[in-house]
Amino acid sequence: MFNNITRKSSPWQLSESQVTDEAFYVNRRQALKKMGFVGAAALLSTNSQADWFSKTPIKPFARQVLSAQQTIVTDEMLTPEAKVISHNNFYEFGTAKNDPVENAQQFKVNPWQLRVSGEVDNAITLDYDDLFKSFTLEERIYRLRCVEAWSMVIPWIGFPLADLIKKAKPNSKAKYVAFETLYDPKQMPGQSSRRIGGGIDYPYVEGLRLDEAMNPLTLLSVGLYGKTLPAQNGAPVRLVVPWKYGFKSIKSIVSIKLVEKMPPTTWNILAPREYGFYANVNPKVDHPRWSQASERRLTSGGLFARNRIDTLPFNGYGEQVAHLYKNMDLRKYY
Ligand SMILES: Nc1nc2c(c(=O)[nH]1)N[C@H]1C(S)=C(S)[C@@H](COP(=O)(O)O)O[C@H]1N2
Ligand SMILES: [Mo]
Repeated sequence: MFNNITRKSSPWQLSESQVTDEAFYVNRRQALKKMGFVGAAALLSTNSQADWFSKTPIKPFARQVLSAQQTIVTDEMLTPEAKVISHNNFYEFGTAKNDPVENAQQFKVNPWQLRVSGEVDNAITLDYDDLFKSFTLEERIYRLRCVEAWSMVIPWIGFPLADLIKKAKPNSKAKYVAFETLYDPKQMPGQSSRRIGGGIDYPYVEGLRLDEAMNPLTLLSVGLYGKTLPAQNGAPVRLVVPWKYGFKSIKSIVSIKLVEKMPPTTWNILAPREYGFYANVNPKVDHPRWSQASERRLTSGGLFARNRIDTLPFNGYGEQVAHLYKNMDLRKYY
C-alpha cells in the first residue's frame, strides 16, 4: 500500500547484506525469487508474531527491488523481528521488557495528530495518513544502544526529521527541539499509576539541539521490518537517534516544538546525575552504576544470544556526528 520507500546508499547506511550473514542473505534472496516476490519486505513479513497477537492493525509497506550488487563488509546481524517487538522499553505500558507487548495491543494509533509548533513561521499538524504520505520514506538499518547496555540492529522505515522541520520553517529564535509523547492515562496504564509507570512524571518528554535534529541520521520512524510500527515500538511515529542512548528515541509523539532554550527531558528530570541532555553513546563515560564500555547485542536468543561486544563512540556513527560536539567536554555534557 505504501510505494514510496527508497533505499539510499549513504556511507552510514548499513545495507541489509552488511548486517546479515551471507548464507542467510543469499538463501533469502533465492527463496524470494522462487516465490516470485520482488522485494525483501515480503519475506521479512512472513513470520510475524505481530500478525496474530496484535489487535493494532500492522500494515505491510511495498518495497523497491533491492540492488543485486551489495557487498558484505561486516558480520552484524539484524536482531530478529520477534525480539525487536517483544523486548521493549515503553514505561507508559509498564517497566518489564515484556510489559509493552502485553499491554499495548489495544492502543489506538489512528486517528492521530502530530503538531509541529513553537518558533516556526509555518506551524503544521500531521494526521495519521500524512505520516505515511507527506514524505519520502526510506529504510534505515541502525544500531539501537540502550543505556542499560544492551543493543539491537533494527531495519526502520521513516523519513529524516529534517524534512519535517524544514517544512515548518524555524525562525531565528529556534535553537532546540522539544518532543512529547501522547498523554492518555486511559490507554496507558503507566500514566495512571506511578508503580506501573516507573515513577516518571508523564507525558514523556525529550529534546535535541536544532543541529542534532537536522542531522541526516535523525529519523522519524513510522515502521520497522517492512511494516507499520507495532504499538510497543512507538506507533504511529517515534524518533530514532542512532548515536544516542535509546531513551532519546521518544515514542508515540504528538508534539514537536521548536524552542529557544534547552527543554527538560524525562530521564534527566528523574535522575540528573545518571542521565544528561546529550546522552551520546560513549564507552569512556560510565553510568554511575555500571560500565558503558561494552554491550549485550541481542540476536536470536539461540546460538548467538548474549553476545558481549565493545561499545563504539557515538554508537559507531562518529564520522557523521562527532563534528557536532567539536569543542565540548563530553564528560561534562554527558
Ligand atoms: N514515550 C517513551 N518513549 C521511549 C521510552 C519510554 O519509556 N517511553 N523508552 C525509551 C528507551 S529507554 C529505549 S531503549 C527505546 C526502546 O525502543 P524499542 O522498544 O523500540 O526498542 O525507546 C525509548 N523511547
Ligand atoms: Mo533505553
